[in-house]
This record gives sequence, structure tokens and C-alpha cells, in this order.
Amino acid sequence: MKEFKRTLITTALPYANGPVHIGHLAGVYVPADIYARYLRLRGQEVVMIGGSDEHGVPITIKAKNEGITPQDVVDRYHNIIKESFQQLGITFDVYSRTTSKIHAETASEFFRHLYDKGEFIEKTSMQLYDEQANQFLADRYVTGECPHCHASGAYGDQCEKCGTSLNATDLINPKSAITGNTPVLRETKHWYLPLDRWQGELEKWILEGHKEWKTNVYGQCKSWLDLGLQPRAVSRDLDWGVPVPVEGAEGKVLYVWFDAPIGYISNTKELLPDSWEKYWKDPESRIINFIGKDNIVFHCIVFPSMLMAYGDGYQLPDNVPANEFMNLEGDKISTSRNWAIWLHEYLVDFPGKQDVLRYVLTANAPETKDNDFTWRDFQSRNNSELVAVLGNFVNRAIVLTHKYFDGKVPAAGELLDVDNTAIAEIREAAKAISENLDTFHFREALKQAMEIARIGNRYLQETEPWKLAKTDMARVNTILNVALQICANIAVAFEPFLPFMSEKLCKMLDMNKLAWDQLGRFDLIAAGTQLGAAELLFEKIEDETIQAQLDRLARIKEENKCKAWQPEPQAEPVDFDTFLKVDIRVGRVLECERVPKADKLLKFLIDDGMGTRTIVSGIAKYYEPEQLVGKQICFIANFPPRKLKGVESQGMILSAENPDGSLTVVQPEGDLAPGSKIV
Ligand code: B3M
Ligand code: ZN
Repeated sequence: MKEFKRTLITTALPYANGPVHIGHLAGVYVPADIYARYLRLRGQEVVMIGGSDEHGVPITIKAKNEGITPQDVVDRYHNIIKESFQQLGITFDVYSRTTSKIHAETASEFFRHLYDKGEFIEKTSMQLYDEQANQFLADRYVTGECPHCHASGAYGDQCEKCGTSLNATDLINPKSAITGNTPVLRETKHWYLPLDRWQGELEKWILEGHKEWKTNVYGQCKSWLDLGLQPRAVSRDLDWGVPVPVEGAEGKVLYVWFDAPIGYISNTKELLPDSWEKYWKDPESRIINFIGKDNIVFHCIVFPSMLMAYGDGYQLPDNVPANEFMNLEGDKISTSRNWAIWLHEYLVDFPGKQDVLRYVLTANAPETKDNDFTWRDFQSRNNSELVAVLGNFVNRAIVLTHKYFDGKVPAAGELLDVDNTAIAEIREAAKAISENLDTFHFREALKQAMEIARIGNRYLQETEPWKLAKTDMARVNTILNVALQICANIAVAFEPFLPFMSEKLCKMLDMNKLAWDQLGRFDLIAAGTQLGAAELLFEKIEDETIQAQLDRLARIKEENKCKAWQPEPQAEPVDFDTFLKVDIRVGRVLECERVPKADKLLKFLIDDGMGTRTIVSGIAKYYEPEQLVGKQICFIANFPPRKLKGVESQGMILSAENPDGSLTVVQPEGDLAPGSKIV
């Protein structure tokens, strides 16, 4: 493998139209942070950059819906996102935003340079236009039926159902997202990047040059290339974004996917105003893009074409380790449906448990296929892995040292087979961790790190120092020395994954500086070192805590059902005479009680104006009987009597069915005479 002098780690810029959720974290930020921390521990020159993507139509739509400006929207979410990343220990060297001045300048210059070099084609085409809102309908401003899978609600840039990327004009029966009107076609001019010009170069670079890329990434690139690349518009008719820096381009901005990846360059410039170029243009540097699978084409095809078109020594990424998606409790995560675990909320609900989330998202990372986050899995990984394996081992080693040696690290004597075996196994695991991190297999790397704790537990179980303490104190010295060196190995190995735990452990072990080459060594803590008090590294998560989260998700599911509710389609027509045959009357409830052994039924005694009658109705889940006594209701009087749970019902009370499936009794207004006919 080629050795590089320095590494630029980029992370996809999250849209500032909402906070970040566990899907973002599992896909991009946690693996990127693990990798950055790992390289830093190895003493490499590395910078990790990130920032908010603050342009694009989803942001302007959100602003319009809330009656605020796009700037208000991005200010709000940028701050939430930035703060929550920091609290999770994501170590960006810079976290900026695409509304910054330096970004506008950089993106504008980039476009202008390509324009001057003749790298664009200008094309006039017919685009959808909303005549009432007086604007063109770019991307998500238009929805309609997908021409491929025929799902409704497909967006002008993509169908979320089948994943196909679309042109707004492809949609069947398009509607404006602003007014709901059917748009008309109007002529407009845009700039296109002819990706087809770069087809050959891209094929050579990816298909021949990067066979080592993850199969999901390589495969997606191959199918795009096999289809044959087409020119792609890089401008839009919008008033939110970086203005197109060309005369006569008023009202046009750069397409968000043109300016966002340039954000990586702007952010590097912001961090290193004088030396940013060495990360982008020196062949001894490499660039790694951490992204989710929906961003592959932009990072492997579009942005590389832009960089090649620009020239001037810009390098292409060395690797793009894109992940698949993390689902939540069996359903796709969705910002608009609030089906997510939001990072800023997690941090409030689970204070001090950043590492638990980092652990679960890595142990279950969607590296090769979509995976599912469930709260039960979260709980069980915490309780039976972090608490029972990792926390337990470290705690035993430190507590025993306090017990037998007042917390002073004992010196090791001669090593026996059992000690040497544990040491050799740990060195194996250490090697496997590095190999897996080098090849972006973070799940497996974490598993190997856990292996160190498992070996430690086994070692104490086999050597039983608490028994030897009565007979062979010299052995106890050696065993606890080895156990504490294993703890020190844990502090190193887990730093990239669980940095908060690692820091706490370092304090207990009085270790000051960590470095990756310490891994596998057994002289990390000197004999005589005074250990800190044994603190628990992890604590059990109780069922109630998990239930509260499950209840929250159940509530959201219910709310979504109501939002998606539509009235039932109208029934077949009936003729007037048939309608008149149904005798609907007003009645007053005299008595109401539950029907024994029938949890759905209430039994009513009704004043029907002619006398009294009994009616049984299936609404017991929605009312307490007392609530309805004295109330006016409507009932069908001429139903033939029928028996329900042994009670004869002489009619039917009218109720309306609500979106959530519950029933509400129809109650007429005013004081009506019982027996009045409803006509
Ligand atoms: N904001 C899309 C996304 O969040 C986009 C990424 C930009 S990376 C340059 O999925
Ligand atoms: Zn579709």
C-alpha cells in the first residue's frame, strides 16, 4: 500500500434543514472520527473537516413553511448540529458552513474558472414554472408521479420510493410545492457540466485504479459509467445560494450539489489559509471522503469531473468509504416524518453516555448493507457488552489492586504460560484492529478491541488471583501487573471508538499520553504507580429508560398515521327513496353502563320521545359511561332489534370515525326535542 505523508478526511456536509440523527452518525461522522483519531494516535498529519450544507431547496421550503428566512433556518440548525457533534466527541478541526464568505468566494471562483476555460455547455430548455408564485420550480419545489415506479409524491430531483434521480420535467402530473398549482413550461438558460467528457478518465481512475474500494461504492460507480454519463445542469433558477458569477445570470444560483463539495475546499482554506493547498494538490497527500450511499455519484463522478475540469493539480479522493443506511426499529429514518433519534435529544436523555451511542452505532454499522437500530439492541449491547465485559474487567483489575496493594501497581515476576498466552492473544487482536482500521472495517476493528477485554476477563478467571492471595502473593503481583497492562492496552485501543471511556481510564491508570504504537506492549504502567479510585466505566440501562424511548416512537408513529390520514372514498350512490327509509332521530341518554364481559360495549337507556329504548354501542374504549348521561345523541330508530352479548339492542347510535380509528358520538347542538327526525 502506498504511504502518504498526510490525510485530509472530509465528512459529508449535513443539510442545515434539521438536526443530525443516528443515521448520519452511523453512516458518516462516527466512522470518520474513529479514523481521524486513529491516524492522530499514529502520529500522522491529518485534518478532519466538516460543515453545514446551507443551500438547496429543502431549506427554502422549510423557511417558507415556517414563515421565516432561509438564513434563520440554517442559523438555527447549524448551531444545534455543531454543538451536538462537539458533545459527541467528533473531533473536527474545522466545522464551518456554506453560507460563509470564504465559501461564496471559493465556489464563485471555481465556477468562473471552469466557465472561462470553456468547461461548461450553455443550454436553453423548458422548465416548470409556477405562474402564481412567479418562479421556476427547481428540484423539490415540484412533486408528482414517478415515471419509473409510479409512486406519488416523487420530487423533481429524485423519487424517494425507487431512488431514481429525476428531472422535474419527467414527473407525471407535476404540482408546485408552493401553490399546489399545475406548473407551465417556460424557457430558461442553464450551464451544464458535460460529464460525458470525463467518462474515459473516470473509468480508468475508478474501474481500473480503485478496485480496492468497497464493493457498494465500486458497484454504483460502475453502473453509472456503464449507463454512459450525460451533461448535468450546475445552476438553478432560485434566489438562495451562491449567485452564478456570469453576466446576464440574474436570479440564478449554483446548484447545491455544485457548491457543496467545493465546501470541502473552502473549509480547508478556512482552517489553513496559508497551507491548504498541500492537502489538495500534493501527491503525497490523500483525501478520504466519508459519506452515505445516496451521495456516491456526487463524490465519485460529479465532483471528480469538476476537479479534473479545473486542473491546477487538484487531486481526486483516494477512497470514498460510503456506508449504507441505518434504519430505526424497522423503518427508514426520515427527517420530515420525525422518525429518527436526534443526536441533540439523545445527549439530553442519556447524559454522559456518548460512548454508548458511539459503541452501538459502530458495532452495528451499516458497512455492507442497511442495518436496523433498535432500542432493545442498544440496551443489550450496553448491559451485556460494555458493562459486563469491558467495564467489569477493568473494574476487577483496579479494585483488586486497591485491595491487595493499596492501589500501587505491583511489579511482575517471572511470566508463566498462562500469562504469555494472554499477552500473545492481545498482540494478535491489536494487529487485527490496525489492519481493519486501515481498510475501513470499523465494526470488525471494534470487535477485535472488545476481544482484548474478553481476553482480560478470561485471564482473571483462569488465574484467580483472589484465591492465590492467601498462598502465593508473588503470583498475585505478576497477575495484577499483567491485568493492569491489559487495561492500559484497552485505553489505547478504544480511544478512537470510545474516547470518553478511554480518558477516564487513563486517569485511573495515571497514563498521560496515548500513542498507537503502545498497543501490544506490557510495560505501559510502571510498577509503583499509584492508581486513582476505581470508578465504574459504564452503568446498566434499565427497562424503564428503554420503554420511555419506545413510547416516544410509538407516539410519533401514531401522529404520522393521522398526518397521512385521508377520508374514505365516497360510497356508491343511493336513491332518495332508499335514503328516506332510514329513520334517524334525536334521543337523550337517560342511563349508560358497561356491558359485563364485553370490553367494547356500552348499554344505553334512551329517551326517544315515544318512550324509552335500549341501545348497545361499541364505543366503550372511548368513553366513561357517566360522560354521556344527559347528552343528546342521534340514532337509527328502525333497525331490527338484535342481541349483543345477551342484551337486546333496539337501534344504532351514530358515531364518527377519527383518523386514529377512535370513535366520537355525534351530538346535535341546541336543545332538541327527543324523537325529532333528522332529515
Ligand atoms: N448535504 C446531502 C446529504 O446530506 C448533502 C451532502 C453534501 S456533501 C458535499 O445527504
Ligand atoms: Zn420511483
